[in-house]
Amino acid sequence: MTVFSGAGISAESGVPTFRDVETGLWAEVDPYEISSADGWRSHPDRVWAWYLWRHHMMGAVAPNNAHRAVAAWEDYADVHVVTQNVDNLHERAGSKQVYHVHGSLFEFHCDRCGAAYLGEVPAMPEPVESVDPPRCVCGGLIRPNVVWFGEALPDRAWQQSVDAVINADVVVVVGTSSVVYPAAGLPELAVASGTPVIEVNPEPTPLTSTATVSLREKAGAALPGLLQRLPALIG
Ligand code: BV8
Ligand code: ZN
Repeated sequence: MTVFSGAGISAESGVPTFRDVETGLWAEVDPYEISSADGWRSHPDRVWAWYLWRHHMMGAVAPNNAHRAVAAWEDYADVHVVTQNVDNLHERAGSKQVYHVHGSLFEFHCDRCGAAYLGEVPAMPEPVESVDPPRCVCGGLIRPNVVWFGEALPDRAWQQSVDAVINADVVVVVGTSSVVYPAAGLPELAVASGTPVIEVNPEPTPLTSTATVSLREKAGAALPGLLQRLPALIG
């Protein structure tokens, strides 16, 4: 089984989805701008503040029933999780094979020499709009290992994800608006190769019309019982 997840799978953990209007400080921030390579180049302090806040916010949330269901499926099948999320909730729920096609909030590197940053992550007692990022020994700025708009996806995670989709007997697409490419092309690969694709999303998406079945349900409600429903859903 291959699961392709987006921000919606973490929504019931209290993590605002990418397109939710951010509450408070970042309500008027354009998520596309502050998650872009251009945004980082023009105001690294504001981009750093946003990621530092999201990094620390993850300590206050926990996996929900959807993440736990995906981890439990490993007792019955070989499960590969391809996630667009930069949070670590799949891993914290116990999933063993997780590929982060858009990177992670929990690893950092220098934007000049590329060296991994293993120093301490600055504290953030309360959200502030601007924080100067730490500096590498080479003088470069430290950034999170996330993939920004305009940046290439990590080769290894991408290759693992393509293999996981091509070799899957069933692909479960959960909690994604299916608009960000090239990641959104992965479920299309499954559809094109005739693999059953089950979409779980309270809203329709561009994938809905080609998915084998699209459940208008929340992840936390649909995933715990989904295995038992598979034969009826995909015949
Ligand atoms: C690249 C990491 C080239 C950071 C992210 C014009 C047309 C087509 C494409 C483009 C274009 N212009 C530019 C592009 C390319 C661009 C792109 O696709 N733009 C889109 C917006 C049009 N893509 C890129 O730039 C990519 N790179 O193309 O590089 C290149 C190649 C070689 C060399 C150099 C360059 C990079 C894209 C990655 C960007 N980084 N995230 C961070 O997270 O801060 S993407 C960001 O959006 C999120 O991380 C997430 O991955 C992605 C999609 O969001 P979702 O996860 O789907 O979340 P969203 O909020 O959208 O939707 C939530 C869904 O959940 C909803 O459908 C909702 O109904 C549902 N939901 C809500 N509650 C629940 C639920 N579902 C279930 N249960 C619930 N309870
Ligand atoms: Zn450096």
